[in-house]
Amino acid sequence: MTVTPAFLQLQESNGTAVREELAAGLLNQPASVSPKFLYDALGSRLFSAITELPEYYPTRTEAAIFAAHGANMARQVSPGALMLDLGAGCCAKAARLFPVLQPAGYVAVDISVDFLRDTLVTLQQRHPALPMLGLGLDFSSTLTLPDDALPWLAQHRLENRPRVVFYPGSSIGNFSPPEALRLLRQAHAVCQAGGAGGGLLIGVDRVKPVDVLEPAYDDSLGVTAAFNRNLLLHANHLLGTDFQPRQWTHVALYHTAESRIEMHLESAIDQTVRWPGGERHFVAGERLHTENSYKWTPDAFAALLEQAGFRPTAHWTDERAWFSVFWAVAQT
Ligand code: AVI
Repeated sequence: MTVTPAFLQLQESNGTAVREELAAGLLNQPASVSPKFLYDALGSRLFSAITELPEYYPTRTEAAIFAAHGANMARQVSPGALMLDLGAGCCAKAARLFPVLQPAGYVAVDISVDFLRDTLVTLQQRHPALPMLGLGLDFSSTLTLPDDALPWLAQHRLENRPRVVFYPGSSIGNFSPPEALRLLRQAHAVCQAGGAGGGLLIGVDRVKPVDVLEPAYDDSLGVTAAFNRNLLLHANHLLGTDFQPRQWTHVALYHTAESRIEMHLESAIDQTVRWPGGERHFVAGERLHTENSYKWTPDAFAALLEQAGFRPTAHWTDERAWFSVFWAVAQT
């Protein structure tokens, strides 16, 4: 029998709204746009290259934590759960945990269902008995398991399973603390709608010395600089701006007071950027803020989890204490 994954696109991205959001960000004082504009097809490939860089420790550190503590995680996390993978991409991190966590169903969530199609079809062949759903959803605005998914849940008798929300990669760090709390509360509501014992398995990057943090975001090959500058090409494509990436310098600095790396693009010259219906003058040295990457202490993150309705139950780290994985049970 051929097993095929199901697919569901919750809301198509609305081109006009996206263009308006980008233009409003360029007109902000100071100019500041959402980090989601870093990710077009090339941006996603550049991010993938970043994860291979010697200076970018988070991806391999988190992978080492999962490899070292997987068996222990399996003792905490309910087997037979419905696993929801946020920002699933190529689904590799979740797939590595299938033998350990033994989920009864797998929902891969990403902004566009098209990113998930080929990957899920291949993954389904490797795991023919595991029901899979690809869900296209911009969970950075609202995280929910939509009513449209109910027939799929019912078909596979997954409605009353505990729900395990899996959010690796420290992507929670790209949200400000209030935004992160909002997202975690929504994750809690998703868990509560399933059976008892659901929770959140999440990777979080930790506060550490600035001489480790800054090179991770300003590597010697210039891959992160290209990733940052590619936002300008993406804007040219989306909005019709006339950005010239060569006139912009990548800046990545750690701000201790806010515990965050800030990424900016700094104008190398006085210049006016134009697009249909708008323009913005930048003086030399003026910056466009493109991303924050917050770093957490385990205590502060545990407190955030509690505020969101979770009980931080277990916590694993690496030998340098650079990265943390939390298992947090959703309280009722
Ligand atoms: C996706 N996110 C967790 C990355 C980070 O570390 O904040 C994005 C990134 N930005 C520059 N390098 C990597």
